Amino acid sequence: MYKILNNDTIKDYIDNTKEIRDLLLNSNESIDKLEVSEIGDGNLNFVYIIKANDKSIILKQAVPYLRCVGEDYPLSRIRMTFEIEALRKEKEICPPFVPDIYYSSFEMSLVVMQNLNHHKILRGEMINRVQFPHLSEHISTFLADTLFYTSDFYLSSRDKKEGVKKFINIELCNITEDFIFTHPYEDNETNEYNPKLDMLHVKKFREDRDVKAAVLEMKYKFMTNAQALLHGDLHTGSIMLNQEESFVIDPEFAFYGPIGFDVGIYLANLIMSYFSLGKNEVEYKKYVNSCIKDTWEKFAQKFKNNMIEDEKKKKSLQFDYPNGLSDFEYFTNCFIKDIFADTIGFASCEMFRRTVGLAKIADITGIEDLELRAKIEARVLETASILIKSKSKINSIDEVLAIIEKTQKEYFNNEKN
Ligand code: SR1
Ligand code: MG
Repeated sequence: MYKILNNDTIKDYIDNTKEIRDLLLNSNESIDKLEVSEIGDGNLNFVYIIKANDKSIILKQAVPYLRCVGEDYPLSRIRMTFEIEALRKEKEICPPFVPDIYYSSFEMSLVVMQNLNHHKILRGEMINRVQFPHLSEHISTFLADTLFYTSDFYLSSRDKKEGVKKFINIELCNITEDFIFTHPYEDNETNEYNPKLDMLHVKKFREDRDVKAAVLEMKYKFMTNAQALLHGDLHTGSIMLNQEESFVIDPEFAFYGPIGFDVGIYLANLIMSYFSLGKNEVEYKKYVNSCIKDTWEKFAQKFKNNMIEDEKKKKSLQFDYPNGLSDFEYFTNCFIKDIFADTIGFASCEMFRRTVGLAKIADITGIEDLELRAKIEARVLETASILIKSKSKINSIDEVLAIIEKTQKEYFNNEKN
C-alpha cells in the first residue's frame, strides 16, 4: 500500500524491502546503520540519499501533489511510472548516459538508483563557471540516439504506436502546456515577476501578434506531433556530470512529442546561462557559446547519420535507384531543417517561461542585484521574441549566436559603467 516516506519511516520501509536492504546492509545488520537525508530541490518529488557501509543509493518518491506548489496542487503519482519506464528505455538506448536502476515500485511510486556522488548538477556547475570538455559530445549523442531510436524512422509502425500508447503522460504534458505554452503569455496568477522588471517588456511580447502566433504554433506541435520519445524536461538541472561522464536524470515528463522540444529546452538553458554572465567573463562566454554551437551541430550530424545508416541497412525500395541514397540524404537535410526551426521555437518558449512563469532558473534568480537581473531578463525576453519570430528564416546555429551576441552588445554599449 502506498505511503509517503520521510526521513524516519524510510528506514522501516528499507528493512521490509529486501531488494533495497541488501544493497546497503549485511543480513545481520540493523537499520540503525542507515544514514538518510532528503536532498531533493526539484519542483515535483522527494529525493533521499541513503548511506551505510561505504555504500549509497538514491531513492526518489513521487507524492500525490506538486512539491513546489504544495498539497493544493494535486498531481497523480503515475508520473513515477513514466519516469521508471523512460529511464529503462533511455538506458537501453544510451547506457553510458543514464544512471543504473536497482529497484522500482509502481505501488510506492518510487525508484532506487545509482547515487551519482562523483557528479554534480550541470546548472550549479555553470553557475560556478566550471567547464566540461565532453558535455556537448555526450548530450548530442543522448539526444540523437534517444530521439532517433524511438522514432518512426527506426521503429516499426506498430512498435512506435505501442510506444506512444505507453507514454500517454496526460498530467505532466498538461503542466508543460500550462507553464511553458500558456500562463507566461497571459496575466495568470501563477506567474512570478522580478519586481524590478519593467512590465513594458512583458507587455511587448504578450501583445506581439507574431510572437503569439508562433507560441501557439509551438504549443500545437507539442500537443500533436508525436515524433519520438522525449525526455520532456531536459534543462541543465536534469544533467549530472563530472570531467569524464555525463548522466541525464529525471525523465518524468517523458512522452511522445516533437524532437525539437528536448533540443530546444536544453539550448535555451545554455542561452540563459550565457545571458547571466558579466561583461568581462569572456572565457566562460566563449565556452557556453561553443556548447550551444557544438550541441546543435553534433546533434544534427548524429541524427542524420543515424537516419542514413538505418536506410543503408533497410535498403527500402523507395530509394532503390542509382541516386537513391543521395536523394535520401537530401531528405535528411530537409528534415533536420524543420527540426532546427522547431528547436528555436521551443527554446524561445522556454526562455519566456523561465523569465515570467512560475519555475525560474538559479543562473538568473541567483543574481542578487534585482536591477541587474531585470536587465538580463529583458534581454532574454527580447532575444526570445526575435528568435521565435524568425525561426523559419534562420539557417544555422551561428545565426542564432549572432542574434544573442547582438542583443548582448547593444545592452553593453548602452551601459554607462
Ligand atoms: C510547475 S512545475 C515547474 C516545472 O518543473 C519541472 O522541472 C518542469 O520544468 C516544470 O515545467
Ligand atoms: Mg525534473
